[in-house]
Amino acid sequence: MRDIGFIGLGIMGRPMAERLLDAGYALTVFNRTPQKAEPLRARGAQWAHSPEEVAHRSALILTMVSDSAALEEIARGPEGILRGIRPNTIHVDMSTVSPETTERLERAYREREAAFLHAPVLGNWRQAAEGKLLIFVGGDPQAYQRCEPVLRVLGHRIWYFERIAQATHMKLIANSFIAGMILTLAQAFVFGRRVGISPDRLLEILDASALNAPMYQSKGRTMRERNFRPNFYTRHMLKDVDLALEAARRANVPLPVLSVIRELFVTAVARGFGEEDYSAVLKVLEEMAGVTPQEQGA
Ligand code: NA7
Repeated sequence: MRDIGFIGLGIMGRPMAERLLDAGYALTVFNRTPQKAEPLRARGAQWAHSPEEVAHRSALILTMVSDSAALEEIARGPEGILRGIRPNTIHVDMSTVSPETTERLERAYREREAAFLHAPVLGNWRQAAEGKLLIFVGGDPQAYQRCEPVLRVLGHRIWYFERIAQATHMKLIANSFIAGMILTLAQAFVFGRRVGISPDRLLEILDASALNAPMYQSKGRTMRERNFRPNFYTRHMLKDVDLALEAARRANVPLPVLSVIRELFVTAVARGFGEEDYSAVLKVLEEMAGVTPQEQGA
């Protein structure tokens, strides 16, 4: 499987596609906004005019798109993958989407004698560029075996789940940690500032303690610098929190903490921070407390 189709060249998709090119794979790419494919075309990737055309040309297709609606569109739309798919083709979606979507697509591909796997990832664009993503993959075991070498180029740890929705759910659980952790850190920053404890001192003490997490240090630094350039959009975090709440509701599991977290991300998007990094939720807590960024506490 040296010929791969890749659809979705956003913050995450582009470095993933570049890494596959670096590893010697021949890529056929498609992106809704064609300009985003230019850097890859300059490096030898072939352009396809639609997901359907990608499917005509590739036995393995990877996708990394925004949400369930985008995935449905590229899979089942009028120029979607399923229109061009041949038997034995494997489509591995790596986006964060709903369990109903992945289960539905798995059935639709099976009817066409093809396979759909879900392989959402944990990690940012830098880890994508370095092949250091964590991958949760679910679906048909034979299809997984066939595409595992390709996934190993993108991720240094892979966890396989037999049922596709287990991988989908695992990603939603992981992202609910991220949403909670960023708010725990943000409220500590705001509280600390008000009472005269600087972010630097707070991070130093966290670092020395059992409470620390690498994420607190990396996000703590960018929040302290007020750098909200998106590694992961606030609007995507809200989407993922909503997906987790909906999936939990279907499973009859209350997620009371995540419900509160949701309101803060809704506020962040309503305040216009949707296109910023999700750590911009700090600004919501600052506004609630009436704490200004200047009130540094140090
Ligand atoms: P980005 O940078 O917003 O990229 C999203 C990609 O999805 C981008 O290529 C979009 O094309 C594409 N997209 C969005 N909607 C559609 C539709 N309707 N049809 C086709 N393609 C579409 O997100 P990230 O790379 O940060 O995240 C990707 C996933 O990983 C997401 O699920 C996160 O939650 C985790 P565009 O360039 O806008 O035309």
